[in-house]
Amino acid sequence: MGFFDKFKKTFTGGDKDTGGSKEEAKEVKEDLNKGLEKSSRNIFDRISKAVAGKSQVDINILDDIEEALISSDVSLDTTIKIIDRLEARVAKDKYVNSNDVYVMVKEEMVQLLEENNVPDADWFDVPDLGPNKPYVLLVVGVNGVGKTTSIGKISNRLKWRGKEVILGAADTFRAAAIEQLEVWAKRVDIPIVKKEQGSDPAAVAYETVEKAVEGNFDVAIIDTAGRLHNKVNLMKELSKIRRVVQKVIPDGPHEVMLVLDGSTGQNAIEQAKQFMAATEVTSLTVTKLDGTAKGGVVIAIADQFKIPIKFIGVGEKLQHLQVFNKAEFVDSLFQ
Ligand SMILES: Nc1nc2c(ncn2[C@@H]2O[C@H](COP(=O)(O)OP(=O)(O)OP(=O)(O)O)[C@@H](O)[C@H]2O)c(=O)[nH]1
Ligand SMILES: [Mg+2]
Repeated sequence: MGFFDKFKKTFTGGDKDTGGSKEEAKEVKEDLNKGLEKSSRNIFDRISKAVAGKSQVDINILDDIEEALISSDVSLDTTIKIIDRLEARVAKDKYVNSNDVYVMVKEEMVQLLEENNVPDADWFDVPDLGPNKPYVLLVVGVNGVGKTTSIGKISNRLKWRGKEVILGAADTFRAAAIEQLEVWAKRVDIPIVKKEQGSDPAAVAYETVEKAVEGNFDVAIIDTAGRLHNKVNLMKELSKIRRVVQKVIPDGPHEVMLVLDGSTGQNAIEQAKQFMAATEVTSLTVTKLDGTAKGGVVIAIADQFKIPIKFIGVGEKLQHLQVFNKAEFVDSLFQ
């Protein structure tokens, strides 16, 4: 297998519309299982304790299951919804063997997410805007959540799908942030617009979309700083970036992706609320689900925000940024 084939292989796992093979889909699932191992063990242990010594699932043990889910970071609001469903089911089914409790919780979780949230995103792609391109993707989130690395991984996939991508280093707060995005641009082999540290992020964003139009690019991805001193500044900066983008692309930015660090559990939910109050957010990415037992938080996020989770991060490698699929996620959480 030549280098290019190997490169190609890494980026086609489970890709429905380019006909990714079964083996590749299997690798994607294995990565998901592996990434969610700790969370899965956590949730399994807690539910096991809740049903230990009981042969039958009845209303009384639902309290213990409730506690198990809350302490697995599924969050109070979402847990209550799941427990209500379980209650209705136990009342109807009368006798439920305690061994079936995992399947039951899993089914009700998937059902809840299917009903409450928006459809799963379709692979790593963006709409073809024809003469109105580029599609402008603005990536936001507090520092260290994985914005820059996610941008690198997304660009890579887009490029593999034949899209012309340009990056904008609008996180001008740290020199290292600019360099880090530059490393990704080189690695993926796409252009980057950057200015020196401390320069106006909105000016970088402006130049990025301007270059994208001139060069007929399909997608412009703008990295932003998460390290602003306070919420007011952050809000001001994001609205300024939005305004300058709109000077060039009146419909832009087409997507504002909020990146959340899943390993922070309930904090990620708080962050999401704050960002959503400060600016329009249209998609979510939840990273760092590997190495944490707090993966249950994704269930809460998927349930509570009417914004699609597009991607999840289950490791540091390129292929570890995966498309979020509700049913597969819950399945792996109960592997
Ligand atoms: N284990 C793991 N690490 C991840 C994942 N996603 C990102 N990281 C790591 O998290 C660290 C921070 O990622 P960055 O992309 O620099 O985060 P950022 O949001 O751009 O941070 P700032 O530029 O400081 O605001 C890097 O070391 C990434 O490799 C993931 O899904 N799993
Ligand atoms: Mg960064």
